[in-house]
Amino acid sequence: MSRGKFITLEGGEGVGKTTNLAFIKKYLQDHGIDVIVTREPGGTQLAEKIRQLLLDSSSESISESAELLLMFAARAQHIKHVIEPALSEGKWVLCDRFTDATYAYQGGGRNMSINTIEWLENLVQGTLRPDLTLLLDAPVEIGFGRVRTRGELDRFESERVDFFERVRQAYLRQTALYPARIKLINANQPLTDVQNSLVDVLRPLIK
Ligand code: T5A
Repeated sequence: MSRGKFITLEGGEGVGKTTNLAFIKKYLQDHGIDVIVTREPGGTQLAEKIRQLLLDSSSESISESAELLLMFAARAQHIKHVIEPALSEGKWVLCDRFTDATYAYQGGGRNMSINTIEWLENLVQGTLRPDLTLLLDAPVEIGFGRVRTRGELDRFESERVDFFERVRQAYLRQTALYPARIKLINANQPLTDVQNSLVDVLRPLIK
């Protein structure tokens, strides 16, 4: 049995990852692909507990190093218990955020060392990298406007606008570094146009 494909969806707050994840899942299933949908931080019992700790805006302040290590601790669990088993069984894995988010949020947003992130990436992931990453990109104020209508903000959503500008720029740098893997999708357009762009990228992957 051939190994499944690993697809990740990335982007800043409110760019439409969750909305489009459901669309991509259906598109793949309609083409006969066995796909599981998961998310980071999270995806296993323990990793979801870590997610709660990370997003809780009422907890004690979390140090930058603790935040980075918790992201990779959750990821280690997720890879071992969900991602690797599914890929080995030939299933495709569709993941809402992965390590590009760490480069963007902890590297760009928090200005943490890229070398440290790379070191942890190699330690936790070995050779595992996404086969395809879809980066939904929109000006920060667009995504923020969508998120604000939802009510209470989590610990990341409570950051200042310049944090999210750095996150966006770091995502764009990742795209420039890995143009074959990361495909930029303009998320600042009507949803049907975003979805048409997603299909254009996904179609060649489906034999
Ligand atoms: N994090 C995560 C790190 O710091 N480091 C890491 O390594 C990882 C993995 C996780 C947080 O953790 C951080 C980043 C995050 O802050 P999350 O829930 O995964 O949190 O991420 P969020 O960005 O907070 O998810 P959101 O649900 O806020 O955003 P989505 O999923 O991008 O947006 P979505 O789909 O919910 O859409 C928001 C609204 O916009 C509408 C939708 O209907 C919805 O109402 N919408 C559109 N409206 C108009 N036009 C379009 N094209 C639209 N697309 C969507």
